[in-house]
Amino acid sequence: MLSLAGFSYSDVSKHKTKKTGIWMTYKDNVYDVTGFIDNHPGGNIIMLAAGNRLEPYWNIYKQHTNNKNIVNDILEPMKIGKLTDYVPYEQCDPYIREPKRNQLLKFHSIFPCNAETSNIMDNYITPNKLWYIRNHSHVPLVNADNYNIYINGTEITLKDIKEKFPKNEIITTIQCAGNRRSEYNPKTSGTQWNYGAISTAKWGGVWLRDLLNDDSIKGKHVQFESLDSVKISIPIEKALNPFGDVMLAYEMNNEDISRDHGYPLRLIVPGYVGIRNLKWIKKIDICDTEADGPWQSGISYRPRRTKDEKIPTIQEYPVQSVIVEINRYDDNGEKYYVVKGFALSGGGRGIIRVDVSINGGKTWKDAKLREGSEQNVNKAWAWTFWDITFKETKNMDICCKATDTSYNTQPQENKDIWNMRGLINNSWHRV
Ligand SMILES: Nc1nc2c(c(=O)[nH]1)N[C@H]1C(S)=C(S)[C@@H](COP(=O)(O)O)O[C@H]1N2
Ligand SMILES: [Mo]
Repeated sequence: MLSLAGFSYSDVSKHKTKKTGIWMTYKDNVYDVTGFIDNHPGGNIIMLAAGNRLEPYWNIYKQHTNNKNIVNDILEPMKIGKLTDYVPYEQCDPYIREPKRNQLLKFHSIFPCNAETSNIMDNYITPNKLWYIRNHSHVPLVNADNYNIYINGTEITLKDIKEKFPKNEIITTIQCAGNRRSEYNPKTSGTQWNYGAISTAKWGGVWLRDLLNDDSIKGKHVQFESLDSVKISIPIEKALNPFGDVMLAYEMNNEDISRDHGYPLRLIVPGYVGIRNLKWIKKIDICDTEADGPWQSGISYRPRRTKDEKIPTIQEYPVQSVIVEINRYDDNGEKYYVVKGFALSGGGRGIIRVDVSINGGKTWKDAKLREGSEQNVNKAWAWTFWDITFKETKNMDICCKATDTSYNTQPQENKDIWNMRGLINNSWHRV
C-alpha cells in the first residue's frame, strides 16, 4: 500500500482557494475538499474551515460530529495525506478555550470569531447568545475571583468595583464601525459585514466617572488597554460628562457578561462605535494623547478616501437605518407589504423620523417609530424599531433613511462615502 504524503499545518493553511485547492484537516488527516465545496449541503459556510481544522467549525455546526458517515463516506475519498505536526484540537492553545457559540449567528470567521446577529426584529434587547461577535484575537481566559484592573497605576479589584461603587444600568446598542461594509464597491479589506454587526443590551456596572479622581479633568483623553492588548481612548469630555453614561460594565442583560463580550469587565461608551466599547478591560490611564496602536492613533478606524488623507479616527457613529424584514400579506384580495427595521444615531441623538420609499426614493412615507422611540432624545443610546405598511405596486424598489435630532440624515449612495477601510457605511438601505 502506498504510504500517505505528509503535510504540516502550514502547508494546509496555504490551500484556501479553488486556485490552490481547498484543504482541511480532521484529526491527523489532510483532505482536499475542492471538488466538494459546491455540493456541501450547508452551502458556502464550509469555507470558514478552508486551510484549517474542521473540529472548531463542527463544534458550532454540531450536526457533523453526531454523524459518523461524514468522516467515513464523505471525507475518506478526499484524503490526501497525514499531518506531520498534528496536535489534537483539545490540546491546542489558545482557541480551544473559546466559548460555545450559537448556530443562529452568521459566522464570517472562527479564528478569531466574527459573527453577525440574526432575527433582529424578534427582540429589542438582543439575547446574549444571539449577540454579534467581533473579536480581534482569541477570548481571554479569566478568573474573575481575583481579577483586578489598574487606574492611573493604582490597583483596584473587581470585587471592590462591584461592592464599593453604586451600580447603574443602561441600555445601549453597539454597532461595529464596519457594519454594512460588504455593500461598498469597490470592495475593501476587512470582514465583509452585512448589516448584522449590531446588537443591544442592558448593561449593569459602575460609571467610569465615579472611579476617576478630581485631577482627571486636567487630562485630555482616557486611554484603555485590554487583556488581548487592544488599546483605545475616548476624550475626557465624554468620560467625565455626567450625562455621558460611560460605564465599566460587569453585567449584560442581568447575567455576568459572557466571555465573548468582555467577561468580566467591559467598557461601554454609549453613542460611540463598537471598537471604543473595549472588552476585557485591564488598564485605564488619564493622558494628554490618544492611545497608540492601530485602533486609535493608527489607520484602522480612519475613514480615509486616500492614503494621504489626514482625518481623525471614528468615535461617534453617524445616523443609520436598515430594512430587516419585509412580510407580504393578503387582505380581501389586496396585497400588502409590512416593512420593518431599526434606526439609530451616534452621540445619543434620538431618531425623529424614518422615511421609507417603495419607488427607489422618488417619494417617501414616514414609518411608525416603535420600541426605542420613548428614549430621551438627548441620550438615545439604543436603536429605535420602526415599521410601515404599503399596498403592493408594480416594481417595488424599497429603501429607507433615518433622520436624527440634529436633522442629520443618511447619504443616498455609498459611493459618496466610500473609504479605504470600508467604515461607517450609512447610505440609504435598499433591498
Ligand atoms: N478587547 C477587545 N475589545 C473589543 C474588541 C476586541 O477585539 N478586543 N473588538 C471591538 C470591536 S471592533 C467591536 S465592533 C466590539 C464588538 O463587541 P461584541 O463582540 O461584544 O459584539 O467590541 C470592541 N471591543
Ligand atoms: Mo468593530
